[in-house]
Amino acid sequence: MIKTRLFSLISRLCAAAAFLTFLPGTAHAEVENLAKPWQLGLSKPGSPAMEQIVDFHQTLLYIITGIVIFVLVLLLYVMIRFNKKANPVPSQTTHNVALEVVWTLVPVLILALVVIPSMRLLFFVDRVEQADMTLKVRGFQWYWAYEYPDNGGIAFDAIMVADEDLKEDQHRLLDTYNPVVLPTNTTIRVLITAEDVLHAWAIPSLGVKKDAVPGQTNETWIHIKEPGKYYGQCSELCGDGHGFMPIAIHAVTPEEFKVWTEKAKLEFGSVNDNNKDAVEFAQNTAQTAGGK
Ligand SMILES: [Cu+2]
Repeated sequence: MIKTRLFSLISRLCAAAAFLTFLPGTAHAEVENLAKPWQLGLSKPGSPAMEQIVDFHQTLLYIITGIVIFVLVLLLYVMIRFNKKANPVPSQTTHNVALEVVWTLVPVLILALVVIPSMRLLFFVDRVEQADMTLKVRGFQWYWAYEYPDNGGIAFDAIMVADEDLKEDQHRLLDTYNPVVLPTNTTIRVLITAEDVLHAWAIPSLGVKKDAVPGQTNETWIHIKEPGKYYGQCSELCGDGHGFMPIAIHAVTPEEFKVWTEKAKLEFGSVNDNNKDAVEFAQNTAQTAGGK
């Protein structure tokens, strides 16, 4: 009787766990990737990297659930079968070579099996050989600055939208005055650095979290599948404005992106122009300083 009840309870728990693991994928259809109140599970994947991360997470969850249930059943069996009442005269056995070999080897084998997809995924998300364009990201206290070296060197800062300026479709602490506009179905190399202290550029739904380190350029890549908004935040404690330097990506079709780059060049100018000015300025200054 107890066994049947226990079995039905365990199977119900399993069903609930399976249901919950599938929930995040179906919870919301619109492509606006940010955490929702009472959300369960990971973000809806918006890139191949995040898809594989979610798949790997699910696989591990099944393995872990299996192990937990196995150990729980063993514990319950010991409690019921070998308690003082049911088993008043305990066995004096202390060693069992075969059993000890098995309980050492089986966990090792499970870990070895997990290592293979884990390493494959690590290399997959690390960097790409062939990218269609590059986005440069620099972390500042407390905002991000972006450059598009392959698109005329467009450059701008992304400052968080103040509460009083929030529009209806914008999210507090997540939207910036200038979103990072990026094309869908394009492999984008992302070069990340920082100008003052450590920051981290993280967008959960794209499976990206990369440290921004002063004096060092870190590389990662994204490939956004659907147009929409993708949100992230600085993920390395960087000072008292750490919570106020969000990342808002607006993914558009490649055609729309082309139109945007033309507009953005006029609106923001480009680092190429700035560099020209800077070089001229430096040359003039040097000449003046040299007394010529
Ligand atoms: Cu930061």
